[in-house]
Amino acid sequence: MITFFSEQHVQHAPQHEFFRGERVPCFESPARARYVQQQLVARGHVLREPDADSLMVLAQVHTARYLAFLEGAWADWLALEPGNADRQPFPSVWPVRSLRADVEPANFTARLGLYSMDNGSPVCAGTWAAAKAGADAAVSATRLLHAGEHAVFCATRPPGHHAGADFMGGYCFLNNAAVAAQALRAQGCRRVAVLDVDYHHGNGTQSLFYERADVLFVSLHGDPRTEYPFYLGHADETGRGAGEGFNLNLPLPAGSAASTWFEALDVACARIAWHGADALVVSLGLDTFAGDPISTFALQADDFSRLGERLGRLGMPTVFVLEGGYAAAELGENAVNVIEGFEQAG
Ligand code: SP5
Ligand code: ZN
Repeated sequence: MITFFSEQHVQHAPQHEFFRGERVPCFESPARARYVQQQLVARGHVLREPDADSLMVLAQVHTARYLAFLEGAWADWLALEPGNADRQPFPSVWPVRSLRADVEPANFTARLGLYSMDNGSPVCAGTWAAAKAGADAAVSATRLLHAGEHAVFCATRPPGHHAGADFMGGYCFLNNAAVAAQALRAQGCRRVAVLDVDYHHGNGTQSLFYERADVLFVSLHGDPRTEYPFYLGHADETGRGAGEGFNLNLPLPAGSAASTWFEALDVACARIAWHGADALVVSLGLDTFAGDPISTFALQADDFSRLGERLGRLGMPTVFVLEGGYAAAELGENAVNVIEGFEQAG
């Protein structure tokens, strides 16, 4: 399968995140991209550099002021103090509920909080270029679909599905799946479906399309009552206005068996087939793997081949974008199992 990959993806290399008050190494590490790259090459897949500029599509997905903040964030951080080059910015204040989010403060940390849903999405020198290359890959993939390619894989990091119109979160900065869906619509697809199989609910993608009937969002994920992102992803979120009925959440209890997960996948696939979409975008999180260090589902390596086969049987032009998956050494095998399972079904 044609795959987009950029060296930029390795340059997003924040130092740490926080767990129970302690600094721990980032789960979302540069090594993830290398393992996926190595496995793709080893198994004979073609890697290409993204060749499209996503700026126009990004402006339809994210707000102008969020994009401006993200692009300039590292330079703004350095401008505060040259010594900041070796430090990681960290938000300390957030505009919850009764506070104002419409006025952008001048203070850097206040802006960081304004544009963050959590304190676990560290920005570093390479963040913008890595995220932008991911969005460029998403648009490049849709161009290949438009030219007749059946399926394309974006082997990108950082992930994207937690990022909303004006916020980062959950290791995500630019919403690559939403960028792909939006680009497909612009290229003439009348209906698009986004299937999110990451362990965590794709709150960013859901929120971006929640009031739209043209982009169906379907997600299976750990129940947000106990699992990140906690504040979205419940079964009663079915869409709003014109989008009513075009959002399907299938939350599963933490610790669910693979058989339970595949039953939910069948429900998701049935809904997608019924939508009659012209194209499918898959938010391919692999943190459903039994060996994942931050998640509780139980899929094994060969289950990822089954996942690919099930998606291949939908028979739809498909863009895969890499999301989570933190058992880095197994990430490449699991990802390539999905895309080869997909190819075998087609
Ligand atoms: C794209 C994606 O998968 N984002 C996930 C973001 C999760 N952020 C919260 C991580 C909490 C880590 N908890 C560690 C539990 C170890 N037992
Ligand atoms: Zn995840």
